[in-house]
Amino acid sequence: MSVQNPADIFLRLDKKWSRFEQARVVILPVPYEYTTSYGRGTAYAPESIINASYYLELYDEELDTEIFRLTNGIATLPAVHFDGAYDSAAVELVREQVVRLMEQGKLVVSIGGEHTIAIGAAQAHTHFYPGLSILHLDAHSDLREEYEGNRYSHASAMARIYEFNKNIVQVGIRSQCAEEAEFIKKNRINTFYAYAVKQGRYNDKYGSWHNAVIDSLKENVYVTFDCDFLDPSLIPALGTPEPGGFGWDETIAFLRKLAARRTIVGFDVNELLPAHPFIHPQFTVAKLIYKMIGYIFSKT
Ligand SMILES: [Mn+2]
Repeated sequence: MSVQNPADIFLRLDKKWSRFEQARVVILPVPYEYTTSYGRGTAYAPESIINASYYLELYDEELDTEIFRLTNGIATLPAVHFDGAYDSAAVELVREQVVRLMEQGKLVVSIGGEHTIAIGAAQAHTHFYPGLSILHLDAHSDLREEYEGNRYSHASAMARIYEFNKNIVQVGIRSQCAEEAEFIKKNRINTFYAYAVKQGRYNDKYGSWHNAVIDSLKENVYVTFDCDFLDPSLIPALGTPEPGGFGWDETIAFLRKLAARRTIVGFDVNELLPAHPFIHPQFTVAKLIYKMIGYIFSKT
């Protein structure tokens, strides 16, 4: 399998540490954009996040290590080429690529692109890990049966995933339509709304929302991370910004605890919309990805 030229490699790791054969983690850029509804440009997100990653420190003071060493390196693959493949064909393309990588024992980090990219990746992981939980971090529940006539809209990503995996846990939701609220009640989807979390609803019983969420997950977890889970003051560059999001520290602390107590088998980040003049959003997301890899492989 071919690997990107040095300028397009996550963290700009040298050859020794970005070789596909040895790396346990692979970065898969998935610049898919077809149904974005508000701001456009998420197709440029993978490239901008990888570019921003050049400026990350390789050493992580919290884990006291250079994270890429824990994983025997991190390889970056060429971006998925959609070549006119949309909707179900695009989902299938992503699924196939992720399956191929998982068959080679890789932990796959997919970088979108719009949330639609999570469908194929979640499908691949669900196939490999029966009983898998899907942890969905997002401002939106993405459970519309269809949006603007499209069943593969970013706004319907979780509705499609629900068709093959019922173990969905959603966190951070603060914007949805009545149909989605109804769907959640009817199907008893485990949804941790932002307002409930922020009002401290889970503190008495669980100590914190972190524990409440983790307790609701099975052993193996696939994480789909919509960047608008974070507050738009932190990530102003988003397709559909929603106030009342989560901060950096509480998010990172949560992911660390999650990785220690469960097995994260893969993840994606999606919906970033690189926007001039901001550079901190893509840098923040690059750092989130790197830290998440560190948490998964250190399990502390
Ligand atoms: Mn969203």
